[in-house]
Amino acid sequence: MTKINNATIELVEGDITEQTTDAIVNPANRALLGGGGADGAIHRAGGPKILEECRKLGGCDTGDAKITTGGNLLAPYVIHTVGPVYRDGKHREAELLANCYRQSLDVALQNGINSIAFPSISTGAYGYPLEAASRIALRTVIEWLREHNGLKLVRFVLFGQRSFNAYSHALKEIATALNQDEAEFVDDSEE
Ligand code: AR6
Repeated sequence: MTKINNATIELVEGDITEQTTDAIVNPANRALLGGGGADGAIHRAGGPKILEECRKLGGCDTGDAKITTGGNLLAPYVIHTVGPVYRDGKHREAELLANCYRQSLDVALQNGINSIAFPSISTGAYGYPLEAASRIALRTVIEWLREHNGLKLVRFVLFGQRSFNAYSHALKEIATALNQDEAEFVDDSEE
């Protein structure tokens, strides 16, 4: 657990569909009409209401985010975002991936959401290398939390140990770098 500007960043190994945060983030595709991976699991667990709402959204650009209710999920809202398909790292993949986290957090804030759970966007079917993606995800969220007040909890829900380990390692690295010159950054992940 890491504290930034009164908000907590938490890493857990688990299933995004089981989260009780105000919102969960769906790593979708531009059609927003369902798919495999976490997207498929979210629509299965949430039921047809989410898809019904998605149909009215007219798709979503890569790096952007749109909100629906959570249907039968425990989380009242789903924020759908579209990560980049990883090609070679030279097609704005890093920038687009960072946009997903930023836009999702902006949408959360605009909707009065206090807690949000992210999966590891783009690192499944879209093939983004896990280590690089974990650094972008955490840096972007930390930067955003420093610039905005309102969100209390950002949880990363990592599917499987490999993913959890990559994020844990990245967070330690970032915390160490930040702690060298930032007193307000409190990393109590060892406690
Ligand atoms: N809970 C948490 N994380 C999960 C879950 C789950 N239930 N299931 C998978 N993951 P992916 P992408 C992890 O493929 O790479 C879909 O078909 C998974 O292990 O879900 O952004 C969409 O419709 C990986 O670490 O999303 C799009 O077409 C991470 O979630 C496309 O895949 C992301 O894997 C999006 O690809």
